[in-house]
Amino acid sequence: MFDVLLINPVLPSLDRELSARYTVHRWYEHADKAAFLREHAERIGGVVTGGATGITNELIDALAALKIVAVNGIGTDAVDLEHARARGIHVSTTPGVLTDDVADLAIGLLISACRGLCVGDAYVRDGEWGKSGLPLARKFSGMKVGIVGLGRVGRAIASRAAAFGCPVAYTDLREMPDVRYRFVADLRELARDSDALILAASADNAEGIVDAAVLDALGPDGYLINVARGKLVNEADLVRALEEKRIAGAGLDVFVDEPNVPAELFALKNVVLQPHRASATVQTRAAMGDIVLASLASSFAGERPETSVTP
Ligand code: 8YV
Repeated sequence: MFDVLLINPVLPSLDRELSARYTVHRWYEHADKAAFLREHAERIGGVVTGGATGITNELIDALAALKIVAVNGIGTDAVDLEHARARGIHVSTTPGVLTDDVADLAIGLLISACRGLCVGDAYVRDGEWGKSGLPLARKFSGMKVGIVGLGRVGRAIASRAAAFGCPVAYTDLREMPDVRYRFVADLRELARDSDALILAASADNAEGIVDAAVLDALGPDGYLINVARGKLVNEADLVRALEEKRIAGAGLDVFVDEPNVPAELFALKNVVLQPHRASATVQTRAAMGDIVLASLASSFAGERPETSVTP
């Protein structure tokens, strides 16, 4: 039987279930990684990692018995899929089960940013109610919403936005014939046509696509929401655009260098921040854990995991 290496901590129930089935090692607990590898590398057949964390090629190469990298998420931008394939290693993800949560948070962040929920909350807690005024917020229902990436999550965001009476347009690598939303090939044009731009795209080969030009196209009344990957955005451009009020506000669940968030954002009232929590509900993390367990089991049994993305 193979050992399993956890790159990040996982839900306690998943950790317990993994530990009941396998010898589990926790990468994040070992200060001396080289010594750990010398002692345990050859028995490790499975790695469990987060979507944003992934795994380095160096670590893949240090694990000679590795059969599977089970990503506890849907993003594979932090795993070199070609390198894994060349080694005959499966990379699996947890598609489908986190779609609702991520879409819910995208809409939550947008409502929160344009209705000023955090500002209103602080106003009440700080005892300002009755003493000072609070500016009116921006109406959410009916906003023109532009979605970047119309995969499972993008589509779930679109149907939610449509239910709020928001005209929805999207951009992607190509037009999707099975949806009724308006396709706009050019991201800058989509930003210009939108009151809110919501990022739901995979970050593979899409680093920095939201830059100063896109933010300026979104304009001083526009909001940016990101529930995908921080690196889709040129973060320095975003900070500057927010500081200079060249866009109206933002709702951000993801950042370029997590858990480090640009300190300039902390002072900005027009930004709502979350610590990469879009899929972090008890229900969804449990469902993701079940898929991770199934992927490891299939792979150790010599079968292709159902959610393998390895070509
Ligand atoms: C997860 C993610 O929270 O799916 C992804 O790619 O980034 C997140 O939904 C993350 O993978 C936690 O493990």
